[in-house]
Amino acid sequence: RSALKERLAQLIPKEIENVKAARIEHGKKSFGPVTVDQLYGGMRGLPALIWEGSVLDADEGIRFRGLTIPECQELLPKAPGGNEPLPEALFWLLVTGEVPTQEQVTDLSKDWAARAEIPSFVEEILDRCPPTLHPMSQFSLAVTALNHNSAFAAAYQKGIKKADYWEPTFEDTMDLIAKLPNIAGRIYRNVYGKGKVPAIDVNKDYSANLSTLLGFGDNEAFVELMRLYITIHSDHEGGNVSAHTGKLVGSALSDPFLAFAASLNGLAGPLHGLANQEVLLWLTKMADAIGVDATDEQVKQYAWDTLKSGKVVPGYGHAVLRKTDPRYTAQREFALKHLPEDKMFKLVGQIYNIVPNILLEAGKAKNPWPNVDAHSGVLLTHYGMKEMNFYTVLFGVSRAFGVGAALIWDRALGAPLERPKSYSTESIKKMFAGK
Ligand code: NMX
Ligand code: MLT
Repeated sequence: RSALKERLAQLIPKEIENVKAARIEHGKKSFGPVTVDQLYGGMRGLPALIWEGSVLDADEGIRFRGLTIPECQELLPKAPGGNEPLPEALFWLLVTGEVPTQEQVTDLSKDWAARAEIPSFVEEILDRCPPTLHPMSQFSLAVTALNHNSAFAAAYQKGIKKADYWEPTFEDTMDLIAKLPNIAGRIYRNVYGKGKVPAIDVNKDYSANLSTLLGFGDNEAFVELMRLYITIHSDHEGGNVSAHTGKLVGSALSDPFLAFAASLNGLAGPLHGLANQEVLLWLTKMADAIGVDATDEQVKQYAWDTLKSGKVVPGYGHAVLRKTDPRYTAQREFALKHLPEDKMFKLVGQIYNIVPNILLEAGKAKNPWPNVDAHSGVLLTHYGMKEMNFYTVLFGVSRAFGVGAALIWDRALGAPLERPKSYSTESIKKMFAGK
C-alpha cells in the first residue's frame, strides 16, 4: 500500500463516525425554502451536495480543505528551488485534509510516474483521431477507454462489499491522474505535429513530467507555471458542471474513468472550462483588430461591440463568485514576477481595468469580475503554447485531482445514487394553484 492509501485507511473509519455524528446533530435542520425560480434558474444557490475537498465563498473564493490559495502557496511542499506548490501536495490535502511532508509528496510523484503508461489500444485510439477532432473530445474518448482496465469495475463484477468500494476507486483515481500526462502529451503532439511523446522520468515530479511530455520540460518557468496551474484549477467545490457531473455519474457506480470522462464533456462547454480557449480567441481577435497597444477607449468599444453582438465577454462573471477570482489574482502575480513586460499580459491587465465597469453598466451580469479563465491563456501563450484549443485539456488534467478525491470519499462514505426530483411547468402550476 502507498503512504496515501495507508493514511486514507486510517481516516475513513473516523470520518464515517464524523458524518454520522453530523447527521444525528444536524440531519433534520433546514437550509430554508426552495423557490420555483431556483428550479428554472439553474439551481443557483440551492444547497444540494456534499463535497469534502473544497468550499467556495462568493467574496473570498476557494478554500481547499480550509486553505486559501496563498495559504497553499505558503504551506504545501514545493520542488527543490521552486516557489509554487506541488500538485501532488494539493491532492494529498484534498484527500486527507492534511498538509503532507516532502517525503509523502515525493512518494506520490514516484507512484504516479510508475502508473503513467497508457494501454497501447488507447494510444491507437488517439493516433486515429483526425487532428480536426477537438482535443477535449479526444481527451474524453481516451479517458472513457481507460475503463477497460478499471479496478473498480472488475471488483464490482466479482461482488466486492460496499465498505470496500473506496479501495479500487482509489486505485482507479491514482491510475487516472497518473495517465493524464501521457494522454495530454499525445493529443498535443498528434494534433499540432510536435513529434513523439518522450518517456516519463520516474525521478521527476508530475508537473515536470507533464511539461516534458508536452515539449516544454526544459523551461523551468513553464514547469513552475504547470505546478501553479494544476494546483489552482483542481477543485471548485461540488456544484460546478464538471465536478457535479463526475459525482452524479459516479453515484451510479460507474467507475472513476467513466465518471471523469463525463466531467470532461461538461468542462468542454464554453460557459465552463472552454472559456479559457474562448478568452484567448477573444484577446487575439481584439489584438488583431485594435493592436496590443490599443487605447482604453478602443478596448472599451471592442468590449461593448462583443456585448452588443449578443456574446458574453469570456473570462468574466461567475455563477457563485462576486469578487475577482483569487485564481485570477494568483496567475496575475505569477505574470508580474515572470513576464511583467509581456504585451498580451498588459492587455489582460488593461481589460481588467475596463470590462467590470462595462458589465456593470450593461446591468445583466451579477458578477462583473474576472474568473480563472481570463488569465490562464496568456501565460501559456507567453511560453510558446499558442494552440488555444488545447488549453481546456490542461484544465481537465487538473480537475481530475478534485473530482478524483471526491469520488474516493463518496465511495468511502457510501454516498447513494443521486436522483433529485424534477417537475413540469404544468405540475408546478397545479401544485400552487390558488396558493
Ligand atoms: N458577458 C456578458 N454577459 C454576461 C456575462 C459576461 N461575461 N456574465 C453573465 N452575463 C449575462 C448572462 O449571460 C445572463 O444573461 P441573460 O439573462 O441574457 O441570460 C445575465 O448576465 C445573468 O447571468 P449571471 O447570473 O450573472 O451568470 P450565470 O450564473 O448565469 O453564469 C457564467 C455564469 C460564468 C456562465 C457567466 O458569467 C458567463 O457566461 N461568463 C462568460 C463565460 C465564462 O467566463 N465562463 C467561465 C466560468 C469559469 N469556469 O472556468 O468555468
Ligand atoms: C470552476 O472552476 O469549476 C468554475 O469556476 C465554475 C464554477 O465554479 O461554477
